[in-house]
Amino acid sequence: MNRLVTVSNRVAPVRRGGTGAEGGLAVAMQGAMKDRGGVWFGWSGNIVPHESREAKVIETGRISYATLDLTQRDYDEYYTGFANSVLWPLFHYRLDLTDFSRRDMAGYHRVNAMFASRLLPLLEDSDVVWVHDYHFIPMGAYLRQAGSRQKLGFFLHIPWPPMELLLTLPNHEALVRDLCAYDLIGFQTQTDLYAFQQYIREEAGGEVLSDGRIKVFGRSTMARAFPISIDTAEVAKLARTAEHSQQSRRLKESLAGRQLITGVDRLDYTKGLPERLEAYQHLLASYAAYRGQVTLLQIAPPSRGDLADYQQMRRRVETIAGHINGGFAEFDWSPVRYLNRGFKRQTLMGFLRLSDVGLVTPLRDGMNLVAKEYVAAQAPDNPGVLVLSRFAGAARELDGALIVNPYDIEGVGESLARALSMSQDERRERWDAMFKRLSRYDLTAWRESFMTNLDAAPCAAAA
Ligand code: GDG
Repeated sequence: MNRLVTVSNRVAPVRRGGTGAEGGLAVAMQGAMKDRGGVWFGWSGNIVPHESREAKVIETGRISYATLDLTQRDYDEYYTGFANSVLWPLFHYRLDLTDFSRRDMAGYHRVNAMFASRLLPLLEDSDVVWVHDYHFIPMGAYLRQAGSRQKLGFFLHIPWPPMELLLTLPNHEALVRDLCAYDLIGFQTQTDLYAFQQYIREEAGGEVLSDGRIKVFGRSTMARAFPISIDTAEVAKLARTAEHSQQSRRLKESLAGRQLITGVDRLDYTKGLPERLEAYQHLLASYAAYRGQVTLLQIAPPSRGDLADYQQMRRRVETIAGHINGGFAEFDWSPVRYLNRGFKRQTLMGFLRLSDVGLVTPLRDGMNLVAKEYVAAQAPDNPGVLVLSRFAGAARELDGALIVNPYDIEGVGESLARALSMSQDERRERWDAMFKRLSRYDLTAWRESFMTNLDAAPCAAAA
């Protein structure tokens, strides 16, 4: 089998049990390269005075971890700047939070070109290269320019924005042109795929064929939706085992028979945390019977804390959480437990299993793995209820959830009340269909589906 070369911004040799801080991508890629062998290539996470001349390589079993350091300037312009202050907000429909500058755009391209040039010497002819996410959209074009003849695939973990939003990006055409240098382009959902296809047809004057092929900018590529999933069996097992752990027992005892609602999200403005807290506040204000009877556990590990928009959102979340506790708490009950820290993966899955409600209400999310993990972690005979934003990619698959509009604070509050009082029969019925689906379409199925399509896609370099 051909080696798989994975390229992603952060390379996290994921340790057993997790470090407690990894995001969706690291968790999702945990098993991806075990079978074929290969290279995982990306940023080391280090900032150093001088650019790396070559990648630092660490071999672990059949996988080589190859990393490059960034200079402060690279980090500011490529990572904090263009990737996280332009592409991230814009692709999550937050035009109001974008902060475009030509300097950052140039830095983004410089780092992509540098990474491509350092990756090239590590590649073997028969390798298949799979590049992940918005940090590296132009990487494929730079690899091709530098002479790469390998099959190149790209998967976008975040949404693709509607055409009219994308047009606000001054370099939209160059970005899409570079994206089309890949042989296969994967999106999370059909909605994202349609938005991309609309741009290709209406803005770039290209052609979208019924089999997913795209003809544009004088070349041909393939674009499809590949909704990412989780290792369903692993999560179910972790949760089952963790149910009897000391932490789970402590959590259960501390609840003293109260119902538990749990949210787990990186502290990010896309996750809708202020709105979620307000919805919970609405529940307590409008359904007095739940006062003293329910607890919201919000786990929110900090993320991108050097960006002003994140600091501001964090203050807002803290203010609302404080306000709810101040207004509703009793001397023996706090309505909100808000934790700015990460937990071991197993501990987290144990907490999800104990939760009567999984509350996942992003304002916009590529997929949202927590929603899927919540379903996989439930006890089959007595599962909890998933309350899920319609704006998470996962809502397209998890139709047994109570689907909510996170902007409708009162509506989410009402759905919480409905979830907390749902009969066991209805809970089981809703859960069953979702769990079956996640068991069929798990992380391995996702990976294989992408890889099969990449293997079958014609390689532009061979043309
Ligand atoms: C991006 C896209 C897309 C969270 N806290 C802890 C912890 N986590 C784990 C969760 C889950 C992952 O991190 C988060 O994944 P999400 O999908 O929810 O969100 P993003 O980080 O924004 O991921 C997203 C994803 O990429 C994959 O394509 O679904 O739309 O935005 O697995 O469980 N893990 C541990 N401790 C924590 O405290 N160990």
